[in-house]
Amino acid sequence: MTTAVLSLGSNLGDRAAHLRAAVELLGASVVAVSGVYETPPWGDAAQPSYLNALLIVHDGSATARHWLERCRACESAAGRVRDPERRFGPRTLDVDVIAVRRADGTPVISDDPELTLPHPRAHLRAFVLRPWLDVEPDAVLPGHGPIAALLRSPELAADLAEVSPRPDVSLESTK
Ligand code: PH2
Ligand code: MG
Ligand code: MG
Repeated sequence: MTTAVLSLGSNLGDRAAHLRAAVELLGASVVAVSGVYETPPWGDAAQPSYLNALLIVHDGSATARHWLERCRACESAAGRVRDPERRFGPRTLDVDVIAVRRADGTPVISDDPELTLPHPRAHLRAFVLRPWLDVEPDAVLPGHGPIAALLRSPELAADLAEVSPRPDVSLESTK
C-alpha cells in the first residue's frame, strides 16, 4: 500500500482541462487536490506560463513504478508529445512523482534514473512545494526537511512570490 505525491503542470492548450483530466483518470486513487497556481516557466523561459497543482494519491497495491506508469498514461491521454531537444519545454500535461510513502509512512528512496525518489529537484521548486503545502502542511520531503521550512528559505523567496493562486480554477469534478 502506498501514498504518492504527484505534481501536475500544463502550459499548452486548455491547461485547466488537462489538469482536470488527470484528476479524473486517477479517479478513486485521489485523496487530496491542491489549489491551482499560475507560475512562470522555470528552466526554459521561452514558453507560456504554467498552471500547477498537486495531488495526494493512494492505492492498496501500487508500487512506485505503478505510479510512474499511471502518470505517463495521464500524459499520453493529454496528447503529450516529447521533444528530445527541449527537456524543459512546453507540454500539454506533465505529471511527476515527487515522493512515495509506504503504509507505515516510510519514504521510498530510489536512485533509478527513470524514477528518482524523492524527485531530485522538488526541494528547489516553489511550484511543487506551494501546492503541496495546501494539502499536507506538515509534509516532510525526505532528505530536505519540512516543506513549510523549505518555502520560508531565502533561496525560494523570489520564485514563491511569483506562484499566484488561481481560485477561479477548480480541479474538483463537476460531475
Ligand atoms: N515543468 C517543467 C519545466 N518548467 N515551470 C513551471 N512553472 N511549472 C512546471 O511544472 C514546469 C516548469 C518541466 O517538467
Ligand atoms: Mg516536470
Ligand atoms: Mg515530468
